[in-house]
Amino acid sequence: MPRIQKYLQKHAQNLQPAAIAYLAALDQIESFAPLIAHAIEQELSDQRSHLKLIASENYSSLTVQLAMGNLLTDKYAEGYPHHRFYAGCENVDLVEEMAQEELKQIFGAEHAYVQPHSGADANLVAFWSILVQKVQNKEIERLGKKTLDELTPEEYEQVRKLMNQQKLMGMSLNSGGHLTHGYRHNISSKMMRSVFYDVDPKTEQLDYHTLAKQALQEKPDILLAGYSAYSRRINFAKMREIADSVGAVFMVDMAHFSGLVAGKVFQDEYNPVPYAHIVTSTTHKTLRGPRGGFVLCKAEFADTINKGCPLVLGGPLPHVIAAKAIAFKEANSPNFQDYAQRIVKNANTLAEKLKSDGARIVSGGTENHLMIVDLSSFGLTGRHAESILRKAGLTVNRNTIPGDQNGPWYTSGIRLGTPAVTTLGMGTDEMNEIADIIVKVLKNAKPAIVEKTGQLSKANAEIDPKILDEAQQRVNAILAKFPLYPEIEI
Ligand code: DSN
Repeated sequence: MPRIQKYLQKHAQNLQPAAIAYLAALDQIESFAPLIAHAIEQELSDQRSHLKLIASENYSSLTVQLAMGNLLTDKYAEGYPHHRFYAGCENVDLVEEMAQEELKQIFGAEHAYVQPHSGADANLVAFWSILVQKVQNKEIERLGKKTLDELTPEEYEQVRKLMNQQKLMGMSLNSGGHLTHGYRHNISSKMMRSVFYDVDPKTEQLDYHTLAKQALQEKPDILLAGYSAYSRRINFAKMREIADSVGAVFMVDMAHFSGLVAGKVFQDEYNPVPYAHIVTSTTHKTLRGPRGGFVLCKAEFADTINKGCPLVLGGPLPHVIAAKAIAFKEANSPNFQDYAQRIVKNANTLAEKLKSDGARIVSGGTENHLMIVDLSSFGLTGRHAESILRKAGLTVNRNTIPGDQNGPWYTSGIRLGTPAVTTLGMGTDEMNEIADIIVKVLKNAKPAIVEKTGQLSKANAEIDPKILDEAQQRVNAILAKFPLYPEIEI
């Protein structure tokens, strides 16, 4: 029997619109592509049966999810509101303007651009806008021309080379920086020269004095702050001073912590928006929206950022922008501030309990939504821990630690985050229980022996099935109290 029919029969007295829409959509998809319907259903079941501790993931609301599944996907709307390259964009204008206004209100930003499809795209829009405004446009002026199109091929080649010579300074991957902040295997290191700052080897935290000295030596054109695996707050007032001291544009990638800024946990010097020329973010991490990105900037960059398409992007995704507008409205509510505070409280509780149970947390703790656990004392790599914890019912990801000897594939750490479990409503008791389960599993896991070589495997670990079983039962007991999307019965 179709899912929707079963649901309507059972709940005739109390129909939930989101459940109806979801189940009807699954039935419709199944009639054409059963594999896809099955994969969506299985994903729901997977997310319901594992504790989601991936620091960059969350659970968006069903309203956000449903706003993405409609005919807005069929509309091209290159350009920006009221300045489009296609006819018939009035409805997309309404949607995009609402998303921009909600976003500006959340962050008190001078300008918001909501088209980037991801955080990586948002960073590319920001990088190239800075290069266009600070290098290309100045060079056009110096050459006595008015527009890019007036340059001769030789002049244009000169501008192109100049842009390639600019210098980006961001946090290194091992210290917790992101791939798009100048990593060699990412385009960010190919479009500019990139140099990195590290955390202090002793404190494993940023040392602004050292950073200021390095900036003076390197004289970057862009100073970039932000991270995907750093568990401390950043003082953006100090970072802006450093950027100003070398004439750099100050850019912040707040993809991981934008929800904490929106929820007013990060205020004053810990809020990047008043200090940075340009701020980028994803929409789906602590901010709990659909998958996507955005850029905020000072008014002086607005015109250039608005031309993210065609500079970097193709046509916008109006259906995703609709879902962003919903998520931004959600983040503008007072409930969201309570949510953001609980994320950080939960992370702190989890980290402190892990520590008291014998795990080492990089930098000694956390001030945000995430923490990196150093696995050295357990004799495990990140891959061992990631896979054995997954078997126990906890989804985490392996992560490098500062000075990691195991490289980015195996790693020596795992990253844990609390945005998703906090969305489910978990609190202190659950964090203590989760820490206990994690340490018990890690203490009892041993690297497996590779049959062919007799060597210890760097990827697979073994554990007494009784301990694993006990961990699974404890995880299931927690999950049973905090159901995901309870209105959807599958
Ligand atoms: N993949 C995201 C994260 O896990 O932090 C960043 O790109």
